[in-house]
Amino acid sequence: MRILLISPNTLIVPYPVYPIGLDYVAGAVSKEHEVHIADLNIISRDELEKTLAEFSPAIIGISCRNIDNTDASDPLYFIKEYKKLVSWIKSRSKTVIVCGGSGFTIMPEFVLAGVDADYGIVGEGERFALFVDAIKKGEDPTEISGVISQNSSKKQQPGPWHGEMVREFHSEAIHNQFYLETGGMLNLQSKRGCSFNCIYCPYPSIEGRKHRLVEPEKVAQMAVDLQAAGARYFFITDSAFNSDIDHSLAVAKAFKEKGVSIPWGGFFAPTRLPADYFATLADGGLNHVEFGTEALSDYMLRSYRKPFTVKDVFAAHQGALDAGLHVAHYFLLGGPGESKASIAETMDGIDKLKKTVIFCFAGIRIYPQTTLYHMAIEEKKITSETDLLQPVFYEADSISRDTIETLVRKKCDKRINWIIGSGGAVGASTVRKMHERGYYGPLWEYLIR
Ligand code: B12
Ligand code: SF4
Repeated sequence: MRILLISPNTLIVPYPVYPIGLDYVAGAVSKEHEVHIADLNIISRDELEKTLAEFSPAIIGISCRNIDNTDASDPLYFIKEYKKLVSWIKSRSKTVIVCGGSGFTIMPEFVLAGVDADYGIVGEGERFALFVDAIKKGEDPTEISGVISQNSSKKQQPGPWHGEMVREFHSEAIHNQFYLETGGMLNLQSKRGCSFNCIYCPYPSIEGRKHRLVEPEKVAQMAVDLQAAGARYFFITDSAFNSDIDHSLAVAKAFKEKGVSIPWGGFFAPTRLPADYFATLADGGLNHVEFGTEALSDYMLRSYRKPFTVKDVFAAHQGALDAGLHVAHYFLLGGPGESKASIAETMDGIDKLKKTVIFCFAGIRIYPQTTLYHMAIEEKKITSETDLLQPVFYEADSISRDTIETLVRKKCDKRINWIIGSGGAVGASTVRKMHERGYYGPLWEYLIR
């Protein structure tokens, strides 16, 4: 059968991201089928129309990575775009349309209805192979765990995938060039799952709580392949790279042994870490550390059930600086128990974090399947009927989101190393211009103060 996989993600904030999810979906499909990836960052509607006519796929898979930009101060919403794409395809072809992806998995039934596809595959894309077999045999694919249709009434959480995870990366794929020219960045996964329990976070519902580790040598081989394909930087897409300390150290050592020479970055939790942790990672090429810090008030960190304290944050920050790394911290303000006092504590703490960039979000998006969702229902802030596809943000009892944003903007003043929200169109245009001039990587290091 011929299978067309579409990445409709044309968002360029903070920069365009390579559609790695589709490499895994393609890697799961048996070699008897022909798979083609259409990345709408490089393919026009006319070209897509030509592909539909000439390739004539039996199945079209659409990757729904982003529902919205989770930015209360400058909201963007993508489901309508995906729906337009689906109805555009339906007006030209009778092909089976199935969607999947991280955004889809957060709210499968709502996204499926929102985009009006025929089927959706919840969770990891490796189940797409079973879906393809069912369609080929004329069987009902909703019998497969994790597959839903608009008519099926079952709610499906299939659990983590324990089979093989094969990434089909082709150095000659035409969409690579776009990412190589807009930041030189390709991406890489070293494991799936996050074992922490932060109350607002949907990542464990996307990837599971139990880590599934990729052998360090295999991760390093993929890094070598990305480098050979022209990558000048890679981002590790793991929910938190250091949630398995030993594995992250082994991966960095494997990079060094295999001769990976391009810089890389990833998300980290500022937990208590071994003394030489960042030095070992830096030796393996780590260049940028993005800490999911969220607050510098122990009260708020406990409220979020973060696996660290304020003291740990400062120790991790110093450890990364001592290893010569670029450091950024993300803050997420306005959760349960937030008050003027806790905001002031966090703002004062930020003042003490030297040589860093601050990404500050006021307002926490409520996602189903999270503790925050159940709290918001119990506190009667939402009901089980609330449409969460349209971004809904948690409102703390004693401080509004507007007040938080005003306080943050006042504190930020014109400080260049503070970015409030996603950085918006201005940030994206600066990044684009720098990429055009040949700068590569995430670029926030130029804002460090
Ligand atoms: C790493 C990451 C980033 C990095 C990416 C760096 C890079 N160079 O790649 C950075 C920090 C830049 C980033 C930015 C943003 N991100 Co982000 N990011 C992630 C993260 C942690 C991992 C994504 C990833 O690559 N995973 C690895 C790949 C292999 O997994 P995958 O894409 O999910 O694909 C698997 C399955 O989903 C499935 N699948 C995928 N496609 C398809 C298609 C079909 C047909 C099928 C069947 C299956 C399938 O199969 C794959 C293998 O199992 C996720 C959270 C998470 N844990 O998933 C958030 C996440 C995707 N990001 C999110 C958001 C919102 C954003 C931003 C909009 C934030 C902002 N305001 O700037 C931007 C958008 C950037 C862009 N241009 O699109 C949201 C999306 C949900 C939502 N609310 O819309 C997520 C889910 C986090 C969250 N808040 O919950 N992000
Ligand atoms: S450490 Fe990060 S990815 Fe893991 S649950 Fe907490 S916020 Fe989510």
